[in-house]
Amino acid sequence: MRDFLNFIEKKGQLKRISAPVDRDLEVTEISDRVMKSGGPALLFENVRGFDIPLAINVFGSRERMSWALGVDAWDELEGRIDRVLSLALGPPPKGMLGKVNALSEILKVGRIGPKEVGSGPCQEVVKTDDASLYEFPIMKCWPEDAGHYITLPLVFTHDPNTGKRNVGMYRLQVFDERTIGMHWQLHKGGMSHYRESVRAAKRMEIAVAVGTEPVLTYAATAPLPPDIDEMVFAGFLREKAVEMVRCKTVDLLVPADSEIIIEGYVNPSELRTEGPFGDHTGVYSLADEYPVLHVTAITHRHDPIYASTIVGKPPMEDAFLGGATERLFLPLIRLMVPELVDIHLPAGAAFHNFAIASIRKRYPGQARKVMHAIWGLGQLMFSKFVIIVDEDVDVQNLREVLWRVGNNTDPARDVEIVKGPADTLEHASPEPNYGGKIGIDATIKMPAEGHHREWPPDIVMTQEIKDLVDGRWEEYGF
Ligand SMILES: Cc1cc2nc3c(=O)[nH]c(=O)nc-3n(C[C@H](O)[C@H](O)[C@H](O)COP(=O)(O)O)c2cc1C
Ligand SMILES: [Mn+2]
Repeated sequence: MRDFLNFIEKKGQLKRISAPVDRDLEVTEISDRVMKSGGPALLFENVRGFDIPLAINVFGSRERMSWALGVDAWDELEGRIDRVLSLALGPPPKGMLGKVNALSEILKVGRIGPKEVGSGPCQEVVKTDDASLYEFPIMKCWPEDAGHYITLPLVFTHDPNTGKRNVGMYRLQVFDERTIGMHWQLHKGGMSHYRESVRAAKRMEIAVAVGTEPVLTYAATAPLPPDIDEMVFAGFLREKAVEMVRCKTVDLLVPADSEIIIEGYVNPSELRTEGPFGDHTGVYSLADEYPVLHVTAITHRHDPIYASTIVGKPPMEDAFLGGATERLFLPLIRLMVPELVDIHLPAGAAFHNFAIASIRKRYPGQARKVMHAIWGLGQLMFSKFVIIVDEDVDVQNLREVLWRVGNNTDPARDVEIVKGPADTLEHASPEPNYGGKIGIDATIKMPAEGHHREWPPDIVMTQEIKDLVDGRWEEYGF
């Protein structure tokens, strides 16, 4: 992470703040203003009462998010996965150059699995009995928050049955010096491992990394299928194996270059009230019962940097993490939903509340088919409003989307209302984790869909007249 901070500082995208600031609320108010105005990453060097600096908003622009994922520009993200997919599944490469390029891509993919190393900077300082979370400038983000929260953690767990790793970003509430609340929600990887450990009545070991190479932090937020290891995915994105070291008190590997590692365990039947917490929906997620992590060790660099973020009323820094997922995963979704042209989950609608998809519609009912596909695909299952438009509609342009939805739908005919799993943060559904969804078919309707009237064409000027006016523009006196 520190290399990345140096890199973005050289690009003029990191601001150091040496004025003393309070970790309770003050850092939030500053960061919120900077995030909402598209400002730089911030490094608070003087958090009152702490020696350790606090980095925030590292991902808070398209440019920084692209750099974090190893590309120069946002529109290259889609190609990251597409390139490999077309190699694996597309037509064989043509010509000598095509073959050489393909070979080098394949060789890269062969080197992406994580690699265990004997030592790493994240263990320069090892504390066990004397480990304390109170050494770190962990923020209280919003006035009604129940306490201090680690907001950008990578939570490492193993499936007790298969031994498979999961890495997820789940906020952690600091209960006291050595106890943490684990806010992994019902549908997430960490929760599924916990469920299995409860079933086996086994204690579950956990490691948490705070402040990692940005591509690893991103990978922990990515909605990967359960059996895909986030560290392999990160290796794929950085085109190099992630180096990992074994923890001191638990049998888990963590990224060797991390700033801070927290080790510990969760007892299978111990729950404690976690929350409320000012969440990315823009409202507080209410208190609920979650498992408790008992810290057995904290290891860190000699001079660690504490990495943080805030979530709250959108848009925030996480708009770019979610936005990157939208771009990166589009080619993967297309494998299953081949008619999909583009998809957009507006950050302003907290991602899961709205999904807008454009499709190449060729047969009756296809828009509804795509709605159900979206409701059946990983974390897209949470999409509360799904809007389907035709291929020529720019789903990133909400004005255009509204124009089509307003013009193209007969609400009595073109909506699909269903029930299914709801995001744990959903508060409007009558029951937690279960609620309603609506799909809106804003495509042009076909006769076989019960539309027997003529469909009016869009208003478009002829190319001939456009060319004529182009040619004479100055002559008109503009
Ligand atoms: C800043 C941030 C905070 C998050 N906090 C939580 C959280 O507290 N609980 C949760 O279940 N998911 C949280 N998420 C979403 C998960 O990280 C995301 O769903 C991820 O794909 C989960 O990975 P998994 O499928 O391996 O569980 C957060 C995401 C971000 C970007
Ligand atoms: Mn996972």
